[in-house]
Amino acid sequence: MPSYATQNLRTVALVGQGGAGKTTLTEALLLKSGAIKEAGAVERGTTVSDFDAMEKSWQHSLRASIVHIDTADTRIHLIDTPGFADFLGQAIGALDAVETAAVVVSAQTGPEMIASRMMDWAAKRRLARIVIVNKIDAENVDLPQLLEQIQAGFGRECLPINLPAGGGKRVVDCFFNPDGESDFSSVADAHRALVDQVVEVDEELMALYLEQGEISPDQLHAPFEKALREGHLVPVCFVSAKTGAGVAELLDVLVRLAPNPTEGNPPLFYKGTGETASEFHSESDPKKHVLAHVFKVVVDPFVGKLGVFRVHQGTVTKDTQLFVGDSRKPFKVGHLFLLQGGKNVEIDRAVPGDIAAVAKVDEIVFDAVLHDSHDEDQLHMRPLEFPVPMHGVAITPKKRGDEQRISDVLHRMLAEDPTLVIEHDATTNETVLRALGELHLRSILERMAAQFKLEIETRPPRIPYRETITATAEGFHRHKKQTGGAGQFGEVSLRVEPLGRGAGFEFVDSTKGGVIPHQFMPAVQKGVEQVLATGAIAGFPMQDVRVVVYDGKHHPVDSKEVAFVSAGRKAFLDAVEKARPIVLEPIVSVEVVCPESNTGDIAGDLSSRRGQVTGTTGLQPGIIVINGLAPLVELEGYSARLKSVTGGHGSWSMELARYEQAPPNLQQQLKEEYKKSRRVEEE
Ligand SMILES: Nc1nc2c(ncn2[C@@H]2O[C@H](COP(=O)(O)OP(=O)(O)OP(=O)(O)O)[C@@H](O)[C@H]2O)c(=O)[nH]1
Ligand SMILES: [Mg+2]
Repeated sequence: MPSYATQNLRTVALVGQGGAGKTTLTEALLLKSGAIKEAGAVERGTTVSDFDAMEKSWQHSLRASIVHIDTADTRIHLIDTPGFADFLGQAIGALDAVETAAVVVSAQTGPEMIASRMMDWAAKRRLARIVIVNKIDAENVDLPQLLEQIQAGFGRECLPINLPAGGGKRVVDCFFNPDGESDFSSVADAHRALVDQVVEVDEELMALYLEQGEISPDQLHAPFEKALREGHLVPVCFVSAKTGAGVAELLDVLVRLAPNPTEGNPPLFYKGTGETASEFHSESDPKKHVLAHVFKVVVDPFVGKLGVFRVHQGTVTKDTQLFVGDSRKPFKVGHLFLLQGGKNVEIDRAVPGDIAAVAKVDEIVFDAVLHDSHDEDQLHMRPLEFPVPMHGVAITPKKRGDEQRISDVLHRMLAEDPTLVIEHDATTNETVLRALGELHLRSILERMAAQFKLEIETRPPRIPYRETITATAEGFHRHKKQTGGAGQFGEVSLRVEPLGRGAGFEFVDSTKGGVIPHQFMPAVQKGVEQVLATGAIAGFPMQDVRVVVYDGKHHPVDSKEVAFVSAGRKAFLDAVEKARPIVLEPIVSVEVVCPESNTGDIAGDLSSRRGQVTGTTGLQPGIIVINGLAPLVELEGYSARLKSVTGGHGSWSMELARYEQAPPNLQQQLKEEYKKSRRVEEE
């Protein structure tokens, strides 16, 4: 396996809407470079990057997949990412591993939501961006209009670096040799527009250009990289992944113009956390200490855990001893792999700009920093903003006894997927899985069944209601029992006070003179906390309460821990009953992205769900982001509703905003359900 110096490496993430053709394009690039003899097809499940069984059957990418393309003394590490909103975590995670984000837009559909968001995310990460217009072979596509849309939506700095020609059968270069004929717009004009844009970042060159009227591509290289780095230029390329038109030219653009790791903006690491954290810039120098970042973890029941990382500094070899984060115990790399979809090739070394993997290192999790010296302790990659998952299902094993295995597998999946959350509902003893959407959830459950042979039953999770009190009240209980010779005695007087929303729980001991000996106070608190966890009126955790224990009694012989637990619990229940308890419901903030024409319907629907619109912003022409608030319980079936209102062109997400008092009828219903369930339990 030849190795490449950092200057000869390129790192590129293919991102953009599902179905835009990223996986097919990856295949076409691999074919062009000679890495494969024949192009596979997504439809036949024969591509290099959609190698997973589920990807083959769904015919969509579900995970970021890494390939390398060796061409013209250059190695391109290419990451093919999924385009579905449900799997966005994989695409966002890949941004930390590359200098260039290549946003793929289908000529048939134009720039869509995910492409537009990826443009923003990549800009925030200060990556070089290029736009690839794919499917130029397709019928009834209007490429001039598409270019207009791209410039209107993504910015005027999006300029074609090549243009379709021969009716979309090939492309002509507008940068290096601008002397062909294109299907639309003049190649000479496109060339001039590019040069004009590039020289704007370099005053001296600009003066020279004005004087001479022409500048050679060689002279343009450095300012071109600067323009890419500063987001002052976003080259647009045209291709057909299917016919191969423009693929050689795209490869050429990546080799000659995409920044190498020393030319891109270095990623931002932080040393330390919180207020005292300071910025740390890595240097793509192979001789310095190793600094690498894990941007992907795959858990495979056969190979075990594979940690995929990008080297940012130093050289990793088989003998390198690496620390994971701040751990004190290093592991020896042993086997170092280069990935080609599902295949691994062993390599000797990885230098800055390389993407490589190690297997079977349990401590490696998503986002971990790998390094070889304690100078790099406390380092973290600048955090990525992942969407917060709210689509939940409650799960239980079909087979008794599978609980522990399910929990193990779920925790392994958590290490792999930053957009997955596992919650445990103490009241129902339910495990709740939260993901970005229905597809995301389904993919996880299918994987558990197919790969780990775990059969799972699912049902909608309980709405996470809460209980609280609205008045101050006092409670009292005397626990007294005589069983045989030994007795149990404990007496507690306490007061409950409502606290502000979100304040949680406070426990105060204001007793005097040792009426309750201090070794028994934790027992009183334990009794109170039992009620907090399971609720008093409707079976939901209680919050925003202060408990002040102000009096009590004990017995020198009969006072025991159990007696004070029981007295604390019952005194608290006694007080809560008088403190006008209520049920709180979760209010979530929703964000809907949809065609502008649906605004009225979406707003109407939200208000019929006791919700409201709080604001709207235009995302790009014709597309709008609607922000609103609604009670979580009212959003059941919202995905299906949105799909029908927008004809499948809307997407939505939600996150917790706050808790509010539930309306009276809902309060009543929840209390009655709770009473009924208690009665069933008692019988
Ligand atoms: N006509 C035409 N069809 C294409 C082209 N490229 C891809 N396709 C088709 O478009 C569909 C989607 O292609 P994929 O490569 O799976 O798209 P993707 O961007 O990887 O999609 P996700 O993995 O879901 O994000 C497939 O049916 C491809 O055959 C192209 O250049 N021309
Ligand atoms: Mg794909």
